[in-house]
Amino acid sequence: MRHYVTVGILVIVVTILTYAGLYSVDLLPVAASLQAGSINDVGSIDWLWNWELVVMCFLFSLIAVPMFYSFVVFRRRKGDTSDGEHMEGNTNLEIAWTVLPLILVFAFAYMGAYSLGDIRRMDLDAMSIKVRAQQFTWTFEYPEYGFFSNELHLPVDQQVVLKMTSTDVIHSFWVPEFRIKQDVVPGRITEYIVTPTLIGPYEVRCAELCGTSHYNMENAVIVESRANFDIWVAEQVAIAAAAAQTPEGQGQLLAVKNGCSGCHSVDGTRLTGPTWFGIYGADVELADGRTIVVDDAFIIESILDPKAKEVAGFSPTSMPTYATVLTEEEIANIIAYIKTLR
Ligand code: HEC
Ligand SMILES: [Cu+2]
Repeated sequence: MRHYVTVGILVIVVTILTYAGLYSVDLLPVAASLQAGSINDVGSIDWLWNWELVVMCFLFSLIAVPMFYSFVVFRRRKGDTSDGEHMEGNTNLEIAWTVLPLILVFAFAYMGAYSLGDIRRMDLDAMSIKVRAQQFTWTFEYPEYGFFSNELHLPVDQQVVLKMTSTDVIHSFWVPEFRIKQDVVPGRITEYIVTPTLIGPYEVRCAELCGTSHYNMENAVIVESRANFDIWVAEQVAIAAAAAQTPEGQGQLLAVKNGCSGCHSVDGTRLTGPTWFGIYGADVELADGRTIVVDDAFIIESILDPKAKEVAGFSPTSMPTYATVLTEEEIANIIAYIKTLR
């Protein structure tokens, strides 16, 4: 009996210490959405996570404490060469360790369903944004305003519904600070409901291994005040309207719409693909050691058949072909745009 009491007390103490230790190291990044909530916010993700953490700490202690206690207290004494005591099963123990976990599993199933119902609830005034995932970038369309962007700007405290689809393989939309994660599947539209509550820059990353540059599938997510969001929207609308007037402007819009600018910067920064800044007319080194001048023919070939000539230092499997996506005129417009980048 004395052993049971000691082990019981030790299990409780170790549970508390493990929980306190894990809690103090901030396992989760800052919570930036209504759905993330907080540990006191019944139904939120952080509330659910916190209870799971408590149970994990308890189960860890329940296994580790009796084990280490037995190592020390029931160890073999010097000179003791007798056999261990023979034991048959213990029915009460077996019933207990079947029924208690079952109750716990049901409790968490209920909590999980409750939380899911809570975070999937959609407001009537939710703003809708279309998301397209592709290897290896994200494109966002604001149908209300009629423009595309490779950055996701969101007004704070406004619920948004992301209507997401993929043009190639399965991806997964994940902003750790929002907590929610949702698969993005070709041929299907999945919804991601979130209400950002904290102004700041975040990043969406892909959480489904989707190919060689999966690790690099990150785009900026910017939560800002309603006023700043409106300014940004007005800017984007003006840029799109002005750009539509000229071939190079249309090329710029196409580059955003088709995800090119998620991989090709226009200011010299290296992203998944080579920058477009100053490339037209310049020499590029190919992976096979040849050097080639970037002209119309090379750009067209790169768009239609990206694997034909690989640029040195980049993965040729990163860029999808656009052979069935872009028309000749659209490609000409993109080339006109690339020519202006110097
Ligand atoms: C997922 C990332 C990705 C996307 C999206 C993407 N590219 Fe690329 N692109 C690359 C990579 C990586 C290379 C270099 C490897 C190679 O040559 O295939 C490249 C190479 C190129 C080149 C070769 C010349 C050079 O040095 O830049 C051109 C031109 C090009 N891409 C145009 C486009 C256009 C136009 C689009 C959109 C219609 C686009 N790319 C979309 C990743 C991408
Ligand atoms: Cu992906």
